[in-house]
Amino acid sequence: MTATYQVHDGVAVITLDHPPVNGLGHATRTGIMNGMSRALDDAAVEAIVITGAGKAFSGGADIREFGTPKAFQEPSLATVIDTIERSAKPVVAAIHSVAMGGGLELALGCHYRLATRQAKIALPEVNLGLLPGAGGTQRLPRAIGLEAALNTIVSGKTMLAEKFAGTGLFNEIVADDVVVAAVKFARTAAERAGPHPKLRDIPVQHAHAEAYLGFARSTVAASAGPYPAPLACVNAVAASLRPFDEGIEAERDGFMSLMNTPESRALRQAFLGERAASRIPDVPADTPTRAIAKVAVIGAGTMGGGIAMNFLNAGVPVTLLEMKADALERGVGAIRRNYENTAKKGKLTQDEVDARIARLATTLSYDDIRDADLVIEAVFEDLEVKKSVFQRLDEVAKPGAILASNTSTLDIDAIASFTKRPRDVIGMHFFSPANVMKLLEVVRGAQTAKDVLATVMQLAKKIGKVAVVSGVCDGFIGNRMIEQYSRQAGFLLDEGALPQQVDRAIERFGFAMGPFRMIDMAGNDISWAIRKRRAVEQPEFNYSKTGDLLCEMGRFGQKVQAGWYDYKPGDRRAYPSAVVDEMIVQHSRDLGIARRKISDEEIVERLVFALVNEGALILQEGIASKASDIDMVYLHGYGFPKFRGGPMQYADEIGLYAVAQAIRRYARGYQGHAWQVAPLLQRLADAGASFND
Ligand code: T1G
Repeated sequence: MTATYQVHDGVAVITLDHPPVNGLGHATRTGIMNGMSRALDDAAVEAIVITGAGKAFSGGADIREFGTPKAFQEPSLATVIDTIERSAKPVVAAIHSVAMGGGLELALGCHYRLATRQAKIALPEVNLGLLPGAGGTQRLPRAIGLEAALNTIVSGKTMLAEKFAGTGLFNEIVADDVVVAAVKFARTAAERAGPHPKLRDIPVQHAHAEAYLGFARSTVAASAGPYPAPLACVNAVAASLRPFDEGIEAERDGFMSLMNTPESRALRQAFLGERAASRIPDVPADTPTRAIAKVAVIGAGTMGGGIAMNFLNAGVPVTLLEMKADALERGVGAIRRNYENTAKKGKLTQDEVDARIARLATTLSYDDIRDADLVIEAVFEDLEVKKSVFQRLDEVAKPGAILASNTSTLDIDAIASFTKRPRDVIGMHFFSPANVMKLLEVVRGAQTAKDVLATVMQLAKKIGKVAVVSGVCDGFIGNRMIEQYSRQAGFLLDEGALPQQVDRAIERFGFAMGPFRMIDMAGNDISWAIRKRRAVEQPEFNYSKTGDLLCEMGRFGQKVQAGWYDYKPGDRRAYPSAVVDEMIVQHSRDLGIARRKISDEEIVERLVFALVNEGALILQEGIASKASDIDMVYLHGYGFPKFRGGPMQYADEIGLYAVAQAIRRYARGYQGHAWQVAPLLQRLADAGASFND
């Protein structure tokens, strides 16, 4: 059982004890029920306190159980809460820390609730594509009123218990040991005559309920996008105006229908995937890590400055090294402007800006970074330049310093070979803008030490990144997959599509930005250079020539106000370009291809399945250790729509058999050699299995 039971002078204390967050899985629910039975059967017990051990009262239902028979196996959470509420003996919730989702709903079933001032409470189910399914939509309005409850449930936001002092949610907000206070409170409650208060008995009232709910529905519907949960939350809370048992039924119906939506499965997968990414199969969770008190960043360009800001924001001092004074000055100026802009938006106080800047040191000399615990180079993407940097670092960096490269495509093993300490070398691939994008690809070299890996993964969490471990290959995980995606985008132009149609189709699918708008922003000359390099290294890896023709026209993208689209000064919108369309149509003629009408569905399939198939190869080669890591890369680094969960999760929803069939169909078409079903994908499809099993 994962709940303990003790009696202190007539008060039974049931303590949830299921690390890490006392998730209300079947074992914990059973443990609570056993405690309740013992307390109700023991005449010497006059009152009951329920509390949590460790860092949470309870983080809610066990998300890992969803989709398995255990999720609703009796005793269900509803049964547990019902048993508590019907108890003739007073039941007091003692909340010392996090009480979220089903954890807060458990407390709402108690007759009384005490919490510490800083306890964090929330009904965050909407963030998982769900609604509170254990009475929260019915009891919370009875505790704090319809509007406050609706705002709490639709926003899913976390608040401090003290915000609800004096409401029906808490009987007391305490400053110290809440269990001691709860035991004392329970003893007093036991002396009271008559039944103990039940939230279910309190009617919900609102002077203008229909008008308010109508407004709430229209407001929520306008901002919910592809997610059904927010509106379902409003409807469930609205049912609290009806008799309790009717409202609970409405809540349950809403909850069960959401549980089976692909959007909820995607969001639950994303929640668990983000946390699973930090688990590396062959690196034990208790691997000792190196202390990182000082960081050095080499290169004060856009990436170097952004990288430095991550550490300044996290309270870690940074020494920024450049070769030339003017470049260093420009870099520091950009950092300062960034902070000042953030302060102007009210997201930082001036003191916070000053404190961050104060942590930044600058230098033109390697001698000044001898004491750095971690050095991250963000210099020009050229192996010779990296070689000179790492050879110099090898001379000056102290023993045990971690040497990281921000390279986005170069071979970490080659970079490590420039030093006499390859075990200390690792890749930390930030995504631009580095101080904003959550994704960090941590590239593990063949010799990277496990404690170096564990240290960087721990540090990534400290600077607020979702870190995903990648093996060494061209483009690691994200860029390697985007190459196939971009390839298909170009082939679609040869066959009959135009850039604006491709972008519109994939943006309707949910991508933040289509491939052509994206490369116009990044710079067509960058992809041109990659194609040229690959033409030498892998001639069979061909692309549509339209990208080269575009660059030969000098249309490098937004930075020159001409790319796949036309741009106007001061206007970031992309305007279809007649010149480019004509070039594309002419190119089809030159190829002897009769352009055809291509459906949006084909566009989406070819772009997304190109990601999926390359992702399957990355998995089978061991470059990524799990499919959810690949999904995290795409959700946090490439604007893949979160409600679809990532390319691998989306493929699971479609069914791998159908994905393999579609790929086989495209393999019979134009440039079909680009399509070979990845063996892992075929194997899973044949077995009726999924990537994220
Ligand atoms: N179920 C399963 N595992 C959970 C979990 C949960 N509810 N919450 C956290 N974990 C795991 C997490 O995967 C990680 O595992 C470890 O705990 C630490 O998490 C019926 C249906 C509670 C604020 O949405 O917001 O109740 O990777 O790194 O930063 O109405 O976890 O280490 O093995 O996030 O200290 C509603 C989700 C569920 C809360 C702690 N509850 N959790 O933050 O730790 S649905 C939630 C959180 C529900 C009912 C409905 C946070 C936290 P591992 P962590 P943290």
